[in-house]
This record gives sequence, C-alpha cells and structure tokens, in this order.
Amino acid sequence: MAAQRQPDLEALDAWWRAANYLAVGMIYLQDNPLLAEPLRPEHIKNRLLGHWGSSPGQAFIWAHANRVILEHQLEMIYLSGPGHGAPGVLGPTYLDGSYSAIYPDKSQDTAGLGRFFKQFSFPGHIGSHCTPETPGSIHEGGELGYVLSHACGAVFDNPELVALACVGDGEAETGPLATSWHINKFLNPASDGAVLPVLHLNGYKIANPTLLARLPKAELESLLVGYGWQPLFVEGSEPMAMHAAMAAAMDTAIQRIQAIRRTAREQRESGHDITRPAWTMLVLRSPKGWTGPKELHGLKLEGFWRSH
Ligand SMILES: Cc1ncc(C[n+]2csc(CCOP(=O)(O)OP(=O)(O)O)c2C)c(N)n1
Ligand SMILES: [Mg+2]
Repeated sequence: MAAQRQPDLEALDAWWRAANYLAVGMIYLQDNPLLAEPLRPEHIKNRLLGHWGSSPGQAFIWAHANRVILEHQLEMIYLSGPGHGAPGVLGPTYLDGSYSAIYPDKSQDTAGLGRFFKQFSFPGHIGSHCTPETPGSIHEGGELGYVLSHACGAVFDNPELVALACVGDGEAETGPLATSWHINKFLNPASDGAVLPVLHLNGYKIANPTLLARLPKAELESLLVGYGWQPLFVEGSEPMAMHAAMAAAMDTAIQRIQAIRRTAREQRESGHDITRPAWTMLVLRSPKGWTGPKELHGLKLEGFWRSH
C-alpha cells in the first residue's frame, strides 16, 4: 500500500475560501464579479435570494471529498440534502471546471464569472436550489428529506461507488429522513456501493434551533449507533483545526468502507453469509454561515439563525 501523503491543509483552505467567495458572489452580485472596482449599488442584485448559511459547510465537505477522491482513487458522488444551499455546491462545480465544461459561456474568466454570478436565482436562468441543471445532479434537495434514500438508490448494484450525502440537521427532522437512517439494513456490502452520510449540525433550520444539535453528544452518538451507524465527530469553528480534523475523519471513514468491502467480498467468495456491517458516518458540527460576518448592527450573524 502506498504511503499516505500529508494533506495540504493550506491548499484545502484556499480552495474553500474561493468556494465561499463564489457562494456570496452568486447571492449578491450581478456585476463587478472580482470586486476589481469599488462596490456600487448597481453591482448588487435587486432581489437577494439564496441560502448562505448552509453553503460554507457544504463547500467544506466538498473540498475534503475532492482530497479523498484523489488520495484513495475513489468513485464518489456528492448529494446535497439541504439543496437550498446550492451556492455551496455550484461554487465547487465551477472551481472544479465541470460547470464551464458543460456551460462554456460560464467560463473561468472575469466575463464568465460575471455570467455565472448573475444567472443564479435570476428570472429566466437557474434556480436557487440544486436544480437539474447542476452538473451531475441526481438530487434536487428542494423538498427536504430524501437525501439518504437517493444516495442509497445510487449505490445499489454499483459496488465501487461512494455516495457522500450531506444531511441538514433541519432536514433530519422530516419524517422521510428520520426513517431513512435505516437504509444501512438494505445495503449489501458485497454487491452495492457505500453511503457516507455527513450530518451537518449547523444548529439551525431557517429561524429555529434544531433538535439534534441540542442533544448532548453522548445521546446523539447513542441515537446514531442505535440506527446502526458508527459515527465520527468533527466539531469546531477554527478553520485550520477543522481542516485537520476533517481530513483525518474522512481518511478513517474511507478506510472503514474499504475494510467493510474487503470483508464482505471475501465472505461472498468463500460462500459464507455476509454479515451486516456498522457503516461509518460523519457528524460535522460547525457554525451556520461559517466565516461570514460575526455580527451586523450589533446583531449576531455567524453561528446563528440570521445567517440562513
Ligand atoms: C419538506 C420541507 N419542509 C420545509 C422546507 C422549507 N425549508 C427550506 S430550508 C429549511 C431549513 C433547512 O434546515 P437544515 O436542513 O438544517 O439546512 P441548513 O440550511 O441549516 O444547512 C426549511 C425548513 C423544505 N424545503 N422542505
Ligand atoms: Mg441546519
């Protein structure tokens, strides 16, 4: 086995900050995309639509998915449960180059970036959710609750695929999502791929606190273990410490998935019954609207419902 490289945390962070800039640009700007000149009112969209609060956490997950895809040579797809956080998905697809490959007029230059920003949630252009125009999209996410079901469907009879599924903590309160933690009973580790849920514990669903974020950690862990998962926690807000923790957790998760696959495929080869594994999952506890302004006019924004 090749020795694992140390993750380049500075590069991960730079990529993430670029993705976060793109999220803000999509929501606010219809001109002056690189802020090359001083900001004027006519540069800002007349009607602001789009969800910032979810976006930095989702782009963070994406950044770390990119790293493990390269490091472990994975086949992986990202599904956004809180699909309203589309700026946190579209930004990464633009940075990865896939957006420009499919929509050449949204090129990776100033003019293309301007068009990319302006089209977001704009009449006659794309919506503010992960609509079907999103490159590679199989899950829109507008109606909350189905991300684990769709991730599970994606990996059936697709043994090499890992479906990385971001579950919003508000989304987790819907009936469909609360039930679908049980998908691990349907996955055959020999013939199906793996679902890797990331419970995005950013504390809020629009204007309200979320239940799962308010549970003591031990109680949340027991709940998820009871559903058949083996959770890994990544918690905090200081970016570089969080990059280190997330990189380590993602490596552990992928190693566990690979070990589960090896065991199950050996059991199948040798004619033994395939035992149901405790699949791994991540819990990402990070501030809503992470890296945004701490407050405005004396009112708390980052880590609070106002940043939704
Ligand atoms: C089934 C359903 N109910 C309600 C909504 C309205 N809604 C849109 S975003 C949102 C909050 C979602 O919170 P969370 O899943 O925690 O996502 P976050 O933005 O915090 O990442 C709600 C309730 C919806 N989209 N779908
Ligand atoms: Mg939330």
